[in-house]
Amino acid sequence: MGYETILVARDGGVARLTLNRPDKLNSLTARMHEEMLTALEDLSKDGETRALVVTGAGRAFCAGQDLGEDCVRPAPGKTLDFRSLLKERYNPVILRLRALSIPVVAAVNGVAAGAGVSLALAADIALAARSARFVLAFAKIGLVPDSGATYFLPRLVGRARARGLALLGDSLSAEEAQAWGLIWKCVDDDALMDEARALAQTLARGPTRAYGLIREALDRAESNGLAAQLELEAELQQRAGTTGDYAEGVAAFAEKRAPRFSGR
Ligand code: LHQ
Repeated sequence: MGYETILVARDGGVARLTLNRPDKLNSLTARMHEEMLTALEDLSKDGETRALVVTGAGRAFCAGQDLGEDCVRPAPGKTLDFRSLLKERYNPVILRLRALSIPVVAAVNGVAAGAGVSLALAADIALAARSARFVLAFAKIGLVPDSGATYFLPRLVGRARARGLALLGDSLSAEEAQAWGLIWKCVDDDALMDEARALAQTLARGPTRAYGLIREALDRAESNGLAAQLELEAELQQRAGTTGDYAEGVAAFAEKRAPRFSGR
């Protein structure tokens, strides 16, 4: 499929999805959501890709919903249907991203605002350029953080910081975001894409099936009690233990060499 609003590139086992409406700060439209869903669906079926990088073109990562889109513009006599908008467009993208069985790296190249913050937080590992910033802009325009922001934020930064960010909508610098544990790491602007690529390549050479199981374990730990999580770990470890990558990992350890994981 040819895309209008995103770019998808593959390099070995790494795929890169770039939000590509730089003149609109990569703000999200219906078309963009449709294309992201298709691209994520394709990735989930392609057995070659072993890590995904999500980034933005130009000076922004993503400014959230395109506030110029007709479906979000209030007008006299018009009923806005944000419930359906979220259920049909935003939520499926976040859920599909989390349902991938490969690791996802967000390379936050510039400002992330509104649902753009949520998108970055849905990744497994978020890197940000030093000049990037995170703006929970929702309350500034009279809305509620969405697309998983109220789920991810308190888990990442704790109750006090989550509430301050969500209620005030102040801008958080990349350095503060790292110090607060909102992201994995902040790097110099001109090093961001090299670092993201290197990280994704490392992940793409890793034990892909174990990574999928690790993601599942950590996601389900958000709602499991200890006993249920211990049960789950036993199940997932059973599955990891039967992979070719585990056999290779143990053999490489015994032979004192680096493992060559095939992802199987
Ligand atoms: C934009 C946008 C934008 C259009 C900048 N749209 N043009 C879910 C369901 C239901 C309803 C609504 O939404 C959602 C999810 C959400 O994401 S809600 C939150 C929507 N996003 C925002 O409220 C963020 C709005 N933008 C901003 O706060 C700032 O523009 C940020 C912090 C992103 C960047 O600030 P600056 O670096 O100072 O740039 P700027 O404000 O000068 O913007 C540059 C241009 O981009 C400007 O256009 P212009 O023609 O004047 O150059 C902005 O209008 C445009 N732009 N964000 N979301």
